[in-house]
Amino acid sequence: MALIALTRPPSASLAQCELTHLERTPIDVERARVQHDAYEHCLAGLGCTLLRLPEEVDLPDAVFVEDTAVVLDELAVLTRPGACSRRPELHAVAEALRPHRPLVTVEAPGTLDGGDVLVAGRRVFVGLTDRTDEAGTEQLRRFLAPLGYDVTALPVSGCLHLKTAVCTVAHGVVLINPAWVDPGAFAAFEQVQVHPDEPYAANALALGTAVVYPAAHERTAARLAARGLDLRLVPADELAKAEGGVTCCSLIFEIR
Ligand code: CIR
Repeated sequence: MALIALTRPPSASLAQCELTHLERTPIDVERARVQHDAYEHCLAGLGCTLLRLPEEVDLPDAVFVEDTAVVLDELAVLTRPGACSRRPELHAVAEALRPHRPLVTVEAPGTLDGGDVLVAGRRVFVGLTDRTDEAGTEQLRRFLAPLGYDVTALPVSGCLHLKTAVCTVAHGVVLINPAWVDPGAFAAFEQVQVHPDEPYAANALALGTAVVYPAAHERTAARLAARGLDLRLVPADELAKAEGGVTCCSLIFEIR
């Protein structure tokens, strides 16, 4: 059994990325690459074998591989990203996943971004956003319901993706910004709220018993540490200017 982390380095064109809720500010691609290296190093330290796709020079957002697929034990769902500019990212990801999972595909006119799909055991929450619509969600439900997954759609407002607003940080525990998603939808979970001064702090990558977490969100990190979580802090502020977080930069799955 091996744990794979599929990643792709930041593109030279990263500064032309899609932006929805952030003002465009200069992005230092070299700094983003250094931070991405640190992220990959962190994942390797947590037991992942890196499967690094080549850079996609002309696809500014290709580093955010999470949006292109939802990888479960039983199959991988190739998404149809809501931003047209991101759809060509799918080809290389599909080829990388093909040896490891049966593939199914979200078809037009539905849209779905992986950043809107939060999997917690057999519960799957899907954020309805600018990127993910009812039709895409319904297709995901049709793929997953026969496998025993319970798919729930949720409105999200004020941020890009569901996982900008809420992530699992341990079994039965979520980190949440209640301004962007209804905490009532996660009533079955213990909840840690982001610090009010850090609205973008809800994106965290739980890996085993560790949590990969952006170093910049110090106040929320203190809350997570107080909860007893094993934080692995990574520099991520340059990719955050492209509206990406720590879940966005990998697809993590087991292979036999
Ligand atoms: C986009 O707008 O599509 C990219 N600039 C950021 C995507 C971040 N992905 C994610 O949160 N899963």
